[in-house]
Amino acid sequence: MKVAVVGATGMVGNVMLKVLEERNFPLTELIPVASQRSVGKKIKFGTKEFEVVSLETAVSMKADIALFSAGGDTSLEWAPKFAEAGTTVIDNSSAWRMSPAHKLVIPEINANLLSKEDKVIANPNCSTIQLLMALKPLHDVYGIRRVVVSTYQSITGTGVKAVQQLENEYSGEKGEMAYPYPIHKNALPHCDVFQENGYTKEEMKLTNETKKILGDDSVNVTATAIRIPVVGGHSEAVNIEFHKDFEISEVRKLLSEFPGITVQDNPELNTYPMPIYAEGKDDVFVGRIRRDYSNPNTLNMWIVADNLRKGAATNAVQIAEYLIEHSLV
Ligand code: 2RA
Repeated sequence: MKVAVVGATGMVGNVMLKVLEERNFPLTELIPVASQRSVGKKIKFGTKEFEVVSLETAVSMKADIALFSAGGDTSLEWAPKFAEAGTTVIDNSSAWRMSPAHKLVIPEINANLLSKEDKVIANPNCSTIQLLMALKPLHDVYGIRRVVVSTYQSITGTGVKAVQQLENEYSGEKGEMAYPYPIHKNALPHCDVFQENGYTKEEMKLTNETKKILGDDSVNVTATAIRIPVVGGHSEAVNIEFHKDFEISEVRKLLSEFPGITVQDNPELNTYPMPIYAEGKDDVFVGRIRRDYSNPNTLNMWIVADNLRKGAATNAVQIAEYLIEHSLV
């Protein structure tokens, strides 16, 4: 398999390369793609070195699969060009996620929708992926009426500039700001840009992408997305109202048996998911599972995952693996 990684020098791009190597992806040639200023740089992959090329060059090299993590504008302009050259694109930006003509895929949930005709496939937003991994096994049995989610998002979701801002604030250095305010000793109720309805784009991604991935517009989601000075992963406090009642023991069993979920839930032993534990791992960790006694058929839980791995790179690589396993590329 000839694989292009578009945005290879970025934070998610680097994790994509790491995950491809870790999973022994059946790759015969790697095409690292980045902006003009990185063209010519060498990228080490396994025992070999590959040279970074421009988007124009990469299209002509006709990769079988292109993993994109280069922002929405680049994807809108270049994903169709790669697809036209016969490459199947798996895109990590928001560009194609809500397009009716494009699939929005979490392999454990809806990879079965994929076909040979899908030449640009959308990777959901990181906070959506970890939420849906926990919602899907419960929705199938109890039917979800409404979800209220508060996210506590890692600064790595913003990128290198945000990590640098926090390090500068730790050390008292002046530097470029990724956020309108300091992030050290702070919490910003502001992920992505505000929209006219008072919600941020990040919050609306949770509302809209959930409906598309579950294939059920009746599932209502309201979200508050918060940025906190953490690097290991995103955390989410989730309140779910179901159509049917449940037993906590059965909820735990359904979650434990769902591929890609690890239940960490024993308050007596101080066992619950945390970003410092989830960092570098691919599973979605679920804990603090408990009934909401203030409302019938309603459950609270806490979900943590490494937003750069299952939230982005690993999910994209798993889609690529599915395509190969099912001869769709
Ligand atoms: C964030 N989910 O965390 C967005 C983009 N990765 O900022």
